[in-house]
Amino acid sequence: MKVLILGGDGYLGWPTAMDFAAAGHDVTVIDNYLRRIIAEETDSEALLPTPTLTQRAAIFAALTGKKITVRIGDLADPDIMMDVVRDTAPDTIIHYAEQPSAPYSMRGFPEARRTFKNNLDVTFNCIWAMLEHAPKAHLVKLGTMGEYGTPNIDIEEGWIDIDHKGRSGRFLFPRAAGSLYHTTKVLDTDLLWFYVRTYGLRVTDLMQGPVYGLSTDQADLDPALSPNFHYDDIFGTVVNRFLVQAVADIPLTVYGGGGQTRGYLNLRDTLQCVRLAADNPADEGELKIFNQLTETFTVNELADKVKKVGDGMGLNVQIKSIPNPRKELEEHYYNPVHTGLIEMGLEPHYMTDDVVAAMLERIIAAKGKIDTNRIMPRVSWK
Ligand code: USQ
Repeated sequence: MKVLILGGDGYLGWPTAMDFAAAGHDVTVIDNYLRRIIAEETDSEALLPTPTLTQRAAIFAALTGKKITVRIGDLADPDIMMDVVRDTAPDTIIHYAEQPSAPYSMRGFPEARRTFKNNLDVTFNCIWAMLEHAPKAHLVKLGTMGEYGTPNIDIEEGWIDIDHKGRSGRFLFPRAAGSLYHTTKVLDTDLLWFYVRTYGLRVTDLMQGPVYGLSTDQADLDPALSPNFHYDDIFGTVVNRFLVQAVADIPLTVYGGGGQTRGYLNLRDTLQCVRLAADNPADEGELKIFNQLTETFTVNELADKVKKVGDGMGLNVQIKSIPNPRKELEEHYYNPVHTGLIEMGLEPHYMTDDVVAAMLERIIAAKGKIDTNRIMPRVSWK
């Protein structure tokens, strides 16, 4: 398969590139380093320095004999998107090329505008590049569980059948996101659905929950191949943050009441899900949607889990609720359906004590690099 990965420098993009290349696919990645730029601007660099894409691709090739072709370019520029899609003639496009931080998107006008323009322009350009140069390609797009928000009913996998005044129809499941970043993904889904039903594009939209972890088969070959692991308030997801806080002797930062429930998954399972989606493409004119998570936890449950395992390793982990900087429900119903990917063959790596302990071990080895100024939330949208 010829695979084009948009946003190949990211926490998920780079491990995905290695995973597909290791499986023998012909992989091209493209990225403009936007996340690195924002990380520098906001003093939110990753825990371990990450070599450039070109350097990482060279290290990967030396270790595995597998090639990953690298391009640097801004996909919000239509010419760059058109060129890369035309030149690579992909069977599958995997689209991660979005500003992924909810707090960043809520920081102020420049950050909101940058998020809005980047995310919508890249998706729009990708759609048009497919229409013009690769109409039969299958797009695997990373959406987010945050598109749905926290409704008081079960969250279906993308679609809902509604009976209304004696008639019935099938609709996109209602969306009510809690940040501008998450809202850009709602808009992406609507845009994709329009072009799918109008021009017959083939798209799979993966509604993914917060991801944790830093280990994959290929990332473990060499520290330089690790995904960029963030623990700051801008790019760090909650589990990764709690692990670093536990190691740095900082009380785990539970926002507010801690009853916020989300659907989590291990980085290894993101790779499995994306591979399954690519191997089972949508038909022409079909928008497939899957809820990409393996288990749900409240923030309090996550903190307790990290504390239990950390204490067992002699860390003396404290937990402290701090005022919630986000506008979100702290107690709510949460029951997302997530059987689609399991039925396709996903074998989850659950967040066992051993998995938490292994992640803590890796972070303990990098303890000296933790910058404690990056822990407390610096953006509030209340
Ligand atoms: N939280 C805390 N303490 C912290 C950090 C977060 O209690 O120190 C809470 C948040 O308030 C929230 C939950 O943990 O209720 C999850 O927060 P998060 O920062 O891990 O996740 P989020 O901002 O929603 O975004 C992350 C990724 C995003 C992805 C999303 C999936 O950054 O790209 O789309 O997870 S989901 O959350 O399902 O929408």
